[in-house]
Amino acid sequence: MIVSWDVGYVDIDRAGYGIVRGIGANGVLPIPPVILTVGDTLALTVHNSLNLTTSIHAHGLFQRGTSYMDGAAMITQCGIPPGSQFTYEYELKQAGTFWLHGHDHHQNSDGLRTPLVVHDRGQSPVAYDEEVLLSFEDWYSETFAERARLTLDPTKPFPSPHGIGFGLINGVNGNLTKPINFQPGRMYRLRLVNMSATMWFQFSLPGHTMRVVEIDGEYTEPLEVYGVDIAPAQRYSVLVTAHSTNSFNYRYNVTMYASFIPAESGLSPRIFIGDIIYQQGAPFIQASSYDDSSRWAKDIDLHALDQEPALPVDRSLELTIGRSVYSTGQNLDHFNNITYAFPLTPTLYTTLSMGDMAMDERVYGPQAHAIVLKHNEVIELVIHNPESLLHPLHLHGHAFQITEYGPTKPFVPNNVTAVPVVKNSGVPAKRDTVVVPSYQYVKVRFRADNPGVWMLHCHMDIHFVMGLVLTFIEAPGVLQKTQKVPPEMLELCTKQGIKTTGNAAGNQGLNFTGLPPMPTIVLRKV
Ligand SMILES: [Cu+2]
Repeated sequence: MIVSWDVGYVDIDRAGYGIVRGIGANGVLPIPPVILTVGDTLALTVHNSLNLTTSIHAHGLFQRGTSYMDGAAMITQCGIPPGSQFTYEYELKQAGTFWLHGHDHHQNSDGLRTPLVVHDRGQSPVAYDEEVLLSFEDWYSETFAERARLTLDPTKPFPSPHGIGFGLINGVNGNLTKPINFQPGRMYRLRLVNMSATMWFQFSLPGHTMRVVEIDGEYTEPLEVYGVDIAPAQRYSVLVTAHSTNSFNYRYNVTMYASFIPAESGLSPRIFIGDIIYQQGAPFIQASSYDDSSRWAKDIDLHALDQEPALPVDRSLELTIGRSVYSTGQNLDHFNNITYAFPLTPTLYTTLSMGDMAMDERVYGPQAHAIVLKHNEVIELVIHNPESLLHPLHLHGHAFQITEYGPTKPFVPNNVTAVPVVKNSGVPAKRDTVVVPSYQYVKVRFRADNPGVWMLHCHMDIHFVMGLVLTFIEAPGVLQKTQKVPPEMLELCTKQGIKTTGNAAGNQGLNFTGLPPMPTIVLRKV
């Protein structure tokens, strides 16, 4: 399939705030979803009509053998310069629910995002008659750049009064989304995609039974739940069997919220109600709506359909999230005290050009937070979050097994009840975006069997800007022998005067002349 996007500004009123400058494709927002089948190839041509560089990431695709197509600007490529174009080629090997989004200057937050659905070729391991796609987005009265500026300024209130957004469902005001039509007795697969920059979305369908069968492009054993709670960048598929008669219509509930945004009547949380129509004109049934929190889907309760047991750990890495005021005068986030900043040469190009030195984490510069992984070793990440904020962390190139949550013991404040340790009781479910709840740790595992350069980052875009990012350099020796960047990708750099070889500063050895020094922590908040 060939898809062409002319990426440009779209001035649009999507939420009754008046006109806001968004970023769309071919002059429209929302961008239409892309729907394909395993075995297809998607050629996505991106022409850049913005006045900044742009790039596209296929969120959830592992890019096995094609790390350079991952689309993370200044990590695996140079951004596409204004006026230029580039064609991404994705060979679709995974079935599931994914999304395509901008990965340069956080353009996803201004609308450059759309679902990517990949159907199984042949029989799906999950049987259903029809499917329904629901995408969730947040939308604000300011552009992302303006909201980020306010959040980084320690003199401005947090959360920002502009931080309460509006909700879009399938790209339109969540109160105006087209009804879903159900036919009696049919089985529906609802694909739920949260493409937000900041907000969580809860989805429930009172009067019907819902079973989770997929999270983040990974099939799970079916689990009956009351509803799903979807963090930014996460996806769920749920199966719903329609009632056997069409005497009544029903309503679904969507609650948009962020736990760190104080409750404000009508604004936070925001409730959207949508219609499930069995028969035009039939009465709506008041289905008993109960909120049994024990029956909301939790990834620790889910089991992978492929029955892969928990991987035996070769190396465990501890990562602690924090936030501080830095010598730049900004609020910044950090893993293990390192706040991320982009290198001057894309990290992948450093790996590919530095020979044996690519094994030395120092060549990636002090702020890439590079961690070199050995080919095929099983990595466990123990991610501690001693903050009151929670973070949805996304790993590129992999889905990880979710094996355990527990309290970050030394950090739990006196007025907070420490959660108990919870482990997966069988084969763990896999996903690519995990929430690290406040005052908790999460343990995840993955096998480093996909040579490449892969980011781990918070998918709340403001926290990405604030530096909650690190870079895995996976199997650099294998990568050097097996992957070659297409010349037209390297040209994206040379057009902008960016070096495509050398260390993080584009120099040889450990000479970082030209790379800004790492800022220092002035006031540690967490
Ligand atoms: Cu975050």
